[in-house]
Amino acid sequence: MKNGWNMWTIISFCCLVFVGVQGEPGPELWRLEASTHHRIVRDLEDSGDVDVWGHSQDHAQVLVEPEAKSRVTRALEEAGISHLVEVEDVLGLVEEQRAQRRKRSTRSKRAAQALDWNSYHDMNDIESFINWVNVTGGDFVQVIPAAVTEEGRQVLVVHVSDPTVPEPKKKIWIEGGIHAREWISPAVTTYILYQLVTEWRDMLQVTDWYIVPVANPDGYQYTFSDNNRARMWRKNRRNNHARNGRCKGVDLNRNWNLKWGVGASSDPCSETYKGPVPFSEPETDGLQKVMTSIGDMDLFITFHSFGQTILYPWGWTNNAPANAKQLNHLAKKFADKVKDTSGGKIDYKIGGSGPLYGLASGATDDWAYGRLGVPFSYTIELPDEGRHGFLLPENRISSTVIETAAGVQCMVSYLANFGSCARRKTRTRQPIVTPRQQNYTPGQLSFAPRQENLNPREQNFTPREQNFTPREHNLTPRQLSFISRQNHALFRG
Ligand code: 0X9
Ligand code: ZN
Repeated sequence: MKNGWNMWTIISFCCLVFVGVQGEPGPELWRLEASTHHRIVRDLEDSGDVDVWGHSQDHAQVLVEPEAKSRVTRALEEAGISHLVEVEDVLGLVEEQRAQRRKRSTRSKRAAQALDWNSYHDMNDIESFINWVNVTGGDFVQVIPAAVTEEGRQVLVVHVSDPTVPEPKKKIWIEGGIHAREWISPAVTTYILYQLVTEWRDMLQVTDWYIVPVANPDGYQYTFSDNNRARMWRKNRRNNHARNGRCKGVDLNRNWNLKWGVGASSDPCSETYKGPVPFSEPETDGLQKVMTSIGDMDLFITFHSFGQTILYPWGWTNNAPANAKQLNHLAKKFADKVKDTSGGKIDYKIGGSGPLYGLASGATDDWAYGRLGVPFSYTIELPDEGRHGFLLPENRISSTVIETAAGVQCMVSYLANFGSCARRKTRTRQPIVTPRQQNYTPGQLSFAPRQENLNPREQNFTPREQNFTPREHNLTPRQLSFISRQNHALFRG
């Protein structure tokens, strides 16, 4: 986040024109001259007075609501910590991006595509895409419904595997969208899924993949609502019954059962509320059950933003895990490949979660590592380093997903001993996927209800056979390539 200050300054000047868009004073983004590890920052976060956005060794970026300004100022003064206002009108910035999206969506209605990697997509588009993956993937794809959320959405795990290839294969779990506002994360998971069912099929000779495109669908969809404040939402949308229903949601990345409670809040109004008990939430409970049923996985990656940092356990302590050296080594494969693919522009930091981001327990990476025994477990904090933060502009999506996918492919190739990742072809352009051309009606997605303690492999679980999607809608390879060619021109790199 070294260069963040200058850019945020420019942005904050630009934003002055938006002051007052909401007709009320909105939150400000402050830069504190203290790391997020500092007790005062943790206390302010716990009390709900600040929402921590950016982590760094020497400063923290925090969102401060107007009513908390004087309290936070006082606390910082008492602790002798200086601060600067980086963005005066965060809601103005959100509104600016929303207006751009509105303009673009009117312009590109002709294409009617459900998914591309030039724009951010809501749950309808993503569900439509998963449906497309399911029907086009044939026997290679199984969709496992892991949970039903408070608002009735399904948390879906997409299992991509070549059923004709016998074990042993490396098992990889990729999860995204657990934090609602981190929009670049589902863009990456959907892109990896797309690569798997199109370009990466040869990797299925040695690997089995489980992809969770959006672990927190209610929260994610909420960030697309008209209220600009909603764009900053992090948790799920469960009713906490706290403060007359004013405070909703649990931080799904504080709700997993490993050292639950350390570095997490007990206040239902806090952005890092850990929930009443571990796995209190349908999303976390459903996912842990599917993960447990799969068992021996080799690689776990959860995508977050922002910070351009690849983190490995532990998050609940500053102690290094037993295989820290190997974890670091594989992380470097990812970082080097991303750097290479981006022409040297994207330079990831690597390290333990606790030391780099401050202690926080109940997260998926620690649980996968410590409870499930996945030897390689990572949280990847996607770009950028804080210039745009959660509001990464849409023109950064395509490069980010392509570079990240190349990094993941490299890690997996290395882990599965599947040739050197340097030799593998990295495509720089991808066509748009157009699931809606298959007459799919968004919002009608419904996967078969999941069965308790189901082991997808052993128990032959095939949601498609349970009347999910009629197989006759499968596209032939010729149709697929036609769609690809047709849409190639629409891909703005
Ligand atoms: O705090 C988090 O949940 C993650 N950072 S974020 O800014 N995306 O919210 C980092 C989680 C790192 N892992 C652990 N603390 N175990
Ligand atoms: Zn996150």
